[in-house]
Amino acid sequence: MTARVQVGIIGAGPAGLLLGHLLHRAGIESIVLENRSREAIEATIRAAVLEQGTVDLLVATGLGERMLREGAVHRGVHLRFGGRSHRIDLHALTGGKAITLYPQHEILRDLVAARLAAGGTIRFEVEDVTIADPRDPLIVYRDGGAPAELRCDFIAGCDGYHGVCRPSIPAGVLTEHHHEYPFGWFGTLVRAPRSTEELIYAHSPRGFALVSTRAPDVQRLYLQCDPHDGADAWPDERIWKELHARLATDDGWRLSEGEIFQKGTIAMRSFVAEPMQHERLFLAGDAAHIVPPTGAKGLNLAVADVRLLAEALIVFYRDGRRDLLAAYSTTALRRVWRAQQFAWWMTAMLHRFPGDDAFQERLQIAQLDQVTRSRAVATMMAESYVGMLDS
Ligand code: FAS
Ligand code: PHB
Repeated sequence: MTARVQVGIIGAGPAGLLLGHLLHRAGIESIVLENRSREAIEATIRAAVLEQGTVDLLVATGLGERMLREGAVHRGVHLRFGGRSHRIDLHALTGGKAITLYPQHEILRDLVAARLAAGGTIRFEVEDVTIADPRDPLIVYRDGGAPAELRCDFIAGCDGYHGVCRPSIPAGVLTEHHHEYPFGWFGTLVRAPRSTEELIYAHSPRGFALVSTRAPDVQRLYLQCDPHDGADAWPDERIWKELHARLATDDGWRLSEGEIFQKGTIAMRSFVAEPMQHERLFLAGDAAHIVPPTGAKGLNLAVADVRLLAEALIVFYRDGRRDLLAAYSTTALRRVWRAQQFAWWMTAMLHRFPGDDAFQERLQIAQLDQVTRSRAVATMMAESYVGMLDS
């Protein structure tokens, strides 16, 4: 069975679902092909920090109601080192911008509901998705066990780092930049009250730690760990011992403990594939780039990519213009490299690298000292953190 649609979207993550939504609002038809179930999508524990631009886009396109009600606006963030906390006033340093904490899987729930309510097509649990032809786009796959084909004018490759879209591009077309970090993050979800109203990024001789949140009674806590660590390497007692040690301050602040109900290791890598287009296949989000989570940019870059791609497709169908499609990769990559640099800078400043000596540690402390004393450097950090990456 061969279906026909203007845009075939592979992957129902934030990139794919938001692209479908933006195109629908402009009267452009798309079909999303996803190899996991709706339940699995809506239960994926990942990001939660939304840049101002991401929040504004979700609100402007009718997806903001629950986010504004249940999300938490943070006007500042804390850098903790040498046993002391230093607040970076994002709001004051960026002319009134902030971040919003709202879990990625809740955004996916809102997006799936909006697509289906608008009569959109999302084929969940498809199999063997293959791009048969990127020039005269044809996607072949199995749906409910039966062979299926999708003819389209364009393919949006939104299937993440481990998807099929990027690898479908012939060898020699892409330049891939890889950078692996010699550590990972051990992430936990904890049923406990908030210990802080804003995020805490902590540098300590024992390694990095991050205090984040998901809800008033659910906290998200991270520890720098060995990249090969499994959950068995981190029994609860060790998690709490390390968190308290790395977050210790001299002002009596204490992290609230609770039941740890989810834990796992997140790889830390930087990756960029250039260009983000091959023939009529356009890559967006993690399919084209990965950033270490220290800069909280992954989800926001995926949103920025599809905002650009949607605009380019809209002027193509409305005005027959091809210029924005032709410029998509160059424009998107400018922001991607800015975000890469920021995430790398945050990671290098806040983590202990194997073999680090006291000299490197002093340099990190000096860098942190500069961020928290120099208005210019604090402004650079705040602007990048809230998403002002095009200035
Ligand atoms: P996604 O990976 O989210 O979505 C791709 C979709 O394509 C998935 O639903 C997948 O099932 C589907 N797919 C894959 N192959 C397919 C195929 N062959 N056929 C059909 N469908 C296919 N960012 C932060 O800022 N903070 C965090 O704490 C954070 N934590 C993260 C934790 C993990 C484990 C990971 C992997 C990423 C994390 N990120 C975090 C980054 C994350 O938010 C990503 O940047 C974001 O999910 C990217 O969205 P998409 O590009 O849509 O890709
Ligand atoms: C998160 O809440 O999951 C989170 C917050 C900030 C980061 C990364 C992850 O930099």
